[in-house]
Amino acid sequence: MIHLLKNKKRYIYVSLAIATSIFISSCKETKKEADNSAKNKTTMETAKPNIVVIYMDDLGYGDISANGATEITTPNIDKLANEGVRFTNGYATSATCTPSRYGLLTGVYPWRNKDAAILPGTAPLIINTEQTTIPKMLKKQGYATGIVGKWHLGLGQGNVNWNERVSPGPNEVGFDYSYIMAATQDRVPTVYIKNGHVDGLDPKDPIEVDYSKNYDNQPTGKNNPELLSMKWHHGHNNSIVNGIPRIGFMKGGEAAKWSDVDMADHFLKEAKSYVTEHKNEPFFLYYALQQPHVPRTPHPRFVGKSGMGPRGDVILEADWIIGEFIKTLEEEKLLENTLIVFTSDNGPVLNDGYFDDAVEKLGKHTPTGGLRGGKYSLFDAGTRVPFITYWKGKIKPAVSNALVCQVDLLSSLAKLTGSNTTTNDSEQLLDAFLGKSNNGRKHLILEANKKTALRSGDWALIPPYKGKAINTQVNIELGIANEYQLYNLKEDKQQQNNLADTNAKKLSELVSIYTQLRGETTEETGELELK
Ligand code: NG6
Ligand code: CA
Repeated sequence: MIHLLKNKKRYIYVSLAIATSIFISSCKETKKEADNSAKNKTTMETAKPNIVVIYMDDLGYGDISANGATEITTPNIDKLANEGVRFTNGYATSATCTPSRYGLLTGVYPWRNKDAAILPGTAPLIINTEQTTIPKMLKKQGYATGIVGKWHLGLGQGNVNWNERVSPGPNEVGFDYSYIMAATQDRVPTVYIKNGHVDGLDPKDPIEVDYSKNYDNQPTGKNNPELLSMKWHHGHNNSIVNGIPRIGFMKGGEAAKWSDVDMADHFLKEAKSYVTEHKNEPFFLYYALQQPHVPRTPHPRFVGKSGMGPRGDVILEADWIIGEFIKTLEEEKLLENTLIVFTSDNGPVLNDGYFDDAVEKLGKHTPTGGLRGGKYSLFDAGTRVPFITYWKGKIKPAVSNALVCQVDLLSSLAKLTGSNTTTNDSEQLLDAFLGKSNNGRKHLILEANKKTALRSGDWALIPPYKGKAINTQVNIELGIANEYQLYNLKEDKQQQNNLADTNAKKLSELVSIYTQLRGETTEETGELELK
């Protein structure tokens, strides 16, 4: 088996080399012709459209009106959905952030990498710098590559000195340009990092960050409730920044600290400048918004606008931001030459550690869109997320039931741009993403807190696991039970009827597929070693 894998690898390298040379020469050819005719110019552009991935944080399947929300209106996201392909079976690889982002960028299932779990702000980079990534692949195809927004895949190699250039990070795994927050909005360091440098840092006021102990005399959420503008419910009681208690301790770096209410506008400005600066070359922009993750801090323009408290308000804010971003693409006349993918890293959660009225003011809104579970869950609401592809004039409006996953973007975007790059886990589903086919993948392994489940056709299989069935802090069913769970999602979208006892044939079929796919894994290579 190992032999076969090596041969396969070699085969991929060789075919990649051949394909690249064919592609380069065909590009040269195309260029000559392009000089002569405007029609051929379009062909060239089509081969290298700009690619923008708009990635939300904790946005649920039912949080957008295009997916049926009635209590909240998201017109700008809906425009992408209604004029593009709206997927009803689009998945993140995982029910939390770090693993999903790992799967998206590397095309490798995150459960193959033991470090792909929710990371503290001080965690080292978990993508191997030798590994394939979407931006690396696109760079080889001649793209400028940028990230703006949330990273949460680790930085440096341990014991980071935040006062020097922090590396390796996004720039070492394929991004020419990076403007990021290191981890999450609720974690220190609460500063922006531009190409590895803390933005706006005053060298006379160095930053120190620690997740195990506080610095002398620094106030904390736990000890200084009088300093808080937002109260913590669980966790989130360490250093206080802008009146908000965070996870982890931080000292110094005053001038560099972000303003929470301005974060959305700040990232928008960065994303717009990226587009404007790169409008004359093919570019890939990974725009990772922070909403509606906690702490939910809408700009005053949006406060109270949803009637649902800060969670609803930041969804409206994000929708407005996306509208503004698309306006820039339009003004720069790039919309017809840009593929936009809109999706979210995991499902929704209401109380994720702060008292912010998300539960109290929810009203009739259903962030899960009627799916079971939520963020952290092996049930479908953990990983089935809003998923939209939009390309003005190229993609015809459609609703697609194809089973697609963010891990498939690597191979599919490779195909789109003339690269042969692929991994064992990333399926090439370009036609599905472009709305030309309803055929997605047959099977998909889903992950939540290192536990995995199978989606196969219309069926979901969750193997038995030890552990709590409900995370009572966030009030979400985790999908954990000490027996097999088998659901027919076509008839039972809400995963209420466990058919494991009554459909032994289906159960054994899926157990066998699951065992084969899950196999034994070689870390980070994406290779499966089946027994
Ligand atoms: C959890 C945090 C939660 C959120 C999550 C990461 C506590 C008690 N809870 O550990 O608030 O930060 O991690 O979310 O600290 S994610 O979307 O980035 O995966
Ligand atoms: Ca998330």
